[in-house]
Amino acid sequence: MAGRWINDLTRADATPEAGFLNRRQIMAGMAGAGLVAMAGGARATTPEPDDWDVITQYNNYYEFGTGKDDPAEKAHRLTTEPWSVTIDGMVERPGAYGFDEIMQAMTMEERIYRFRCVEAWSMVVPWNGFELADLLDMAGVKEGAKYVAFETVLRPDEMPGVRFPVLDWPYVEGLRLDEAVHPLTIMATGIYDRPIPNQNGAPLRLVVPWKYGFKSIKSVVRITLTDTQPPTSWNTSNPREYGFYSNVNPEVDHPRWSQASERTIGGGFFAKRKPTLMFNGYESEVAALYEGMDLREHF
Ligand SMILES: Nc1nc2c(c(=O)[nH]1)N[C@H]1C(S)=C(S)[C@@H](COP(=O)(O)O)O[C@H]1N2
Ligand SMILES: [Mo]
Repeated sequence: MAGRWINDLTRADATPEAGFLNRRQIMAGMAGAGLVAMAGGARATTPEPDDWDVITQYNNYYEFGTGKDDPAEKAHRLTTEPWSVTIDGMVERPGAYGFDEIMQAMTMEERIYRFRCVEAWSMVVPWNGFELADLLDMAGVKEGAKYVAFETVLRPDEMPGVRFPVLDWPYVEGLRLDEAVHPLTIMATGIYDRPIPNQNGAPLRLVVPWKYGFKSIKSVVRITLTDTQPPTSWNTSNPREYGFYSNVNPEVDHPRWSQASERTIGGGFFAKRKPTLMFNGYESEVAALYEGMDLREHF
């Protein structure tokens, strides 16, 4: 398995410059409220309200509606306790792994990643979580497995958006096995040392920082190891616009808009567009995974 990854972004990258001191002073009086310890040692850090609000109130989670504010408004209906993740397919120890059992076994870390949505906006998010590779090790990947398929929980009673056939439910995603076990690929269970809010994919969601946001599937209940490329929700709904790989690539435009630049959400409403980086800035870490592949064909 690859070595552990070193963060190059800091909390300062996730913090708007304008008004920094004022907010810090205001928040000092609020510290403590709502802070919950994460497994593996929590630090009593307090997010700037701009950042927390932006990350938790401007979301895509179509099971709760297609509006950016639908998830924050409606995802509280999702029951996340108890929770288990079924790991099956080509593994030595298939079965339902309880969320608490997983949390006890995993090494928790903070990972501050650039997060880039396909609609040309980006954020820098301080996730808490563990490497997907470590979770796959719990189940033991069998020789011959080549892909990892993921599935989101499907609960029509709690998810008002699944009445609408905007996607084939449940939401499904997939990675090649080498992408899945890359140390940059994590399962996130927190943001800013707080438990991850439902609208961001509680209790655990994938984060693949060099790919467009839709690969980062939320509220995962099944992980299946397979030897064939699994279907993915967005590719199934529109294969011309969304490929299986979906690596952030400024040279390949979405058919309906440019992917060459992006707008940072939050950050004090500067709304300056900046050039999008190949592999979302993680080129030196992940380019080798795609050596010899035509990334225009495998978009
Ligand atoms: N189950 C599920 N996962 C999902 C989505 C969704 O609609 N349903 N939206 C995806 C898209 S398009 C993006 S950009 C990110 C958004 O993550 P965020 O709301 O935490 O920023 O989640 C991804 N994961
Ligand atoms: Mo997205």
